[in-house]
Amino acid sequence: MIIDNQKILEINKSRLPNHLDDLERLKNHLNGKGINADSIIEKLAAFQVAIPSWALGTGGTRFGRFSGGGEPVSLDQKIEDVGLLHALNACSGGISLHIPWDIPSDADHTKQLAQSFGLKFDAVNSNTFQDHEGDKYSYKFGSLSHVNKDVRDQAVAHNKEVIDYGKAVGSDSLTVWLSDGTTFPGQANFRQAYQHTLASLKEIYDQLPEEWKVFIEYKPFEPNFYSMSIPDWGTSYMMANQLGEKASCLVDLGHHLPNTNIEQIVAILMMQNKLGGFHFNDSKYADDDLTVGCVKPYQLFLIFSELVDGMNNTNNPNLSWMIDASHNLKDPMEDLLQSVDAIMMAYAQALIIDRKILIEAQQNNDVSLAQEVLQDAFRTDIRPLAAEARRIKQGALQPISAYRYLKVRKELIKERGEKTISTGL
Ligand SMILES: [Mn+2]
Repeated sequence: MIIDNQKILEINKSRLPNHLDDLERLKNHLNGKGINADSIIEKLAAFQVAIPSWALGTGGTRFGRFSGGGEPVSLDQKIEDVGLLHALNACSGGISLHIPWDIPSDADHTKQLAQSFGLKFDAVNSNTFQDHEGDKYSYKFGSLSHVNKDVRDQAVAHNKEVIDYGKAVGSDSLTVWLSDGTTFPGQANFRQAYQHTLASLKEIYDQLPEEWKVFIEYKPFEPNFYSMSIPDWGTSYMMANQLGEKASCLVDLGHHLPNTNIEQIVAILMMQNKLGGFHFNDSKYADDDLTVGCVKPYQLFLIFSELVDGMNNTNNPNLSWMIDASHNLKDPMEDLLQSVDAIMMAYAQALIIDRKILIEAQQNNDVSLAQEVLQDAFRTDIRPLAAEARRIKQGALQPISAYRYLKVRKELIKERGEKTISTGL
């Protein structure tokens, strides 16, 4: 299915007068505070969040999976789905491939198809948390950290292969997330696991093309429950430093223990020029992979406040942004639209923070004023700014209602069938 721009313009028409009224009011309000709304709209319109190729199907838990209809069964169909999202919201212009679930076997075709939807290839993701068909060795007891060199070599070779697939489609970065670790005390030697992991990463690093980057993702627990080889930002940062300039850390919102101050982590990593990528999701308890902003929108705003400050005031302005969530109950496409929308809203709220007053408040230890400044931005209804950013790029003022109005899911079920299952988790 392809959404015609003209259709979106038609849908926007009926909402346009109200939208323009709301926008005008907000612009006047922001103007009164010395904030130029147009420059914020421009920044929002330029912001692109990548959609991972595994997020277009229904997710599940270890207890079960309840598939929806019309799921994409091929890479082409996944690209088509991201194209639909991008047509609606004009800010999902990237796709992040996961190997081996989505191998671009005909790279030229894959590239052209993506281009036809205005999509670029974001970071490619390797997978050594599962065994691959035909592989000689199992990753049951780890991959890059494994005690057996043969297993480590196989995992390194897989990552090299992923880089090659990425090169072929025009990606310029590799994300490595390891499930390596231990589930029982005494199972492994911590120092040795670190050293094996670092040495394996070094071999992968040496294979990176000139302009490429590698992002080291961390996670405190799960699937291993006693230790993880790369459990936290400190370990990821040490490794990225030991590897070199092309290596940096990747922060996934769900990969922290409860109540971790993620905004402080991103601030410090950006100061060190070592924040490479960011994975969005939300959670109540752990790595719940829920829709972005559904549980803790204020935390997301505080994180974005630091990201915006870092993008303006550090040497670390360019990040790779991706949604990393699972869609167990909702239509994955609607869930992704909601996630991207939440990201744009947090970004917009962070952009209207009165930095001058905030800095003054900080310098004067005026704690109440600092809080006032942040909460004033958070409590401003900036939705017209995000809607306008979509509209000027020919997206929908209200992506979810447009999606429903166009009966996209029904159409996809008609095309692909009721019982299709997407590759992925
Ligand atoms: Mn992630």
